[in-house]
Amino acid sequence: MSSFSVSTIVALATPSGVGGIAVIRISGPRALDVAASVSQKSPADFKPRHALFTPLFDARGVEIDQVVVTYFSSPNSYTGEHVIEISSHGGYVVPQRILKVCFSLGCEPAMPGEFTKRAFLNGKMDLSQAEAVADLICAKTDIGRATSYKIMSGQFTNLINGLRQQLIDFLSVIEAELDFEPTEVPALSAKERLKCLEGVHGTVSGLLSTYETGRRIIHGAIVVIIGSPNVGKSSLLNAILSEERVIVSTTPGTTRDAIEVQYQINGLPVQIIDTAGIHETEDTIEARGLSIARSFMDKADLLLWVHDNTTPAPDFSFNLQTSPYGHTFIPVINKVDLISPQQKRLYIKSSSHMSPLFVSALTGAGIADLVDAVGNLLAPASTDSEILLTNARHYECLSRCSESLHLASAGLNDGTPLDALALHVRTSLSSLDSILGVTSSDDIINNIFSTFCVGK
Ligand SMILES: Nc1nc2c(ncn2[C@@H]2O[C@H](COP(=O)(O)OP(=O)(O)OP(=O)(O)O)[C@@H](O)[C@H]2O)c(=O)[nH]1
Ligand SMILES: [Mg+2]
Repeated sequence: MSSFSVSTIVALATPSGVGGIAVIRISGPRALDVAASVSQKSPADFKPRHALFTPLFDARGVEIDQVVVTYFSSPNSYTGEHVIEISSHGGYVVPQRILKVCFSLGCEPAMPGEFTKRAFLNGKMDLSQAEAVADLICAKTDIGRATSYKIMSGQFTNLINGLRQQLIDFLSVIEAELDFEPTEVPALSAKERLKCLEGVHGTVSGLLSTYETGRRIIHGAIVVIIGSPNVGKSSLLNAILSEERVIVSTTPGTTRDAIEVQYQINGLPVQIIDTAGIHETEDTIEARGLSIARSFMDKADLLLWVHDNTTPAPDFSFNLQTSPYGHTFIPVINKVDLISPQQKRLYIKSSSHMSPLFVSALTGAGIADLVDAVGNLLAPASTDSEILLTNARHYECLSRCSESLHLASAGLNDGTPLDALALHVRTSLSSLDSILGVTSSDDIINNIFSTFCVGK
């Protein structure tokens, strides 16, 4: 796929603000002429992949800055077009002055993600790789970086291409069988057909099963601390963070609002939310706090359901077997420093499926085990070589692929005609094509790149 643009675009590729260096990137057919104009040089002075130290001039010929210009000639550049990268001094003024001169020479301001979009359209990368560029830039943790890098560097593409090839081989045999007499072409036995489809289906299902972990690694997980008033929810948050982040007091109803804190557990970005104690109330402010708490619970990946055996019976029934509000949860028995061994045994006895974790937010007992349990539930350890699905669009495409493969396999077993079977396999193939952007509409492509930052 190649679609060389007529326009030449320019943008600041580094964040705006005070810094040693700023990089201004120009891409398009006029990139070299623009570089020659602003530096008052000839295009022949710029050798591909060579850095040229030169002053830059504004439209009136006044020197703006001394910069390093690097020229990447088409197609050996990020976008596949002629690209110029100007490394100027950083700050708020110098890069803006250079951008202004570039605009005056006919460059257009780049739209968000336009450089990467051009790279995709010019076949420098497929759509899944382009999407991973955005994830790599926004990675909050090293695991996020490593996960996005595997996709950006093409490992995911290779896997998908391998699956595509298997389906293409399968289809070519099936379609030959449809078009020719059985004696004229080598046919696949029913067992061989099933083995091929199930092999692809197995890999697709394996990838789909990594999505929750992959999504959390890139976008973070939400952990909400809930429980009755005064059970020690805020104390628990402080104990996890090892700092006095939220107010704790002996008075029930201390926390009225939801308090969000960013944290990392096993390299996973986690947003932990302390909430108001759940109870019946006529007070409008408290009721508002509870409704905010509930809206966070709806979004939660995990609830820490805190209980305190030392207070009178909680306002909502505490049943260690059942998830509150249907979410994954860890029952946490706080104030273990005040619980007798006998009470502890009773708790364990009453919870045959889901063992509660005993902690003391006051002494710190059990907090490290709780953090480990949270990490294991949200992101089970994966091998370094494993590719994790991180992108909702890829998940959607693979789910559709999986459904079609399922229909094709079922068709093999119930004697569905070959042409109907081939249709299912072609549908699954086109779902894989969509991941790589082989067959994606302009709307989808524009939507994907609009989420990028300008300059990438
Ligand atoms: N002994 C003991 N006291 C604790 C422990 N954790 C919390 N407390 C005390 O329990 C009281 C309530 O603690 P908070 O953390 O404010 O409880 P909360 O659940 O956030 O309360 P609300 O925000 O009012 O719903 C405070 O006096 C804490 O010092 C613990 O592990 N052991
Ligand atoms: Mg509180």
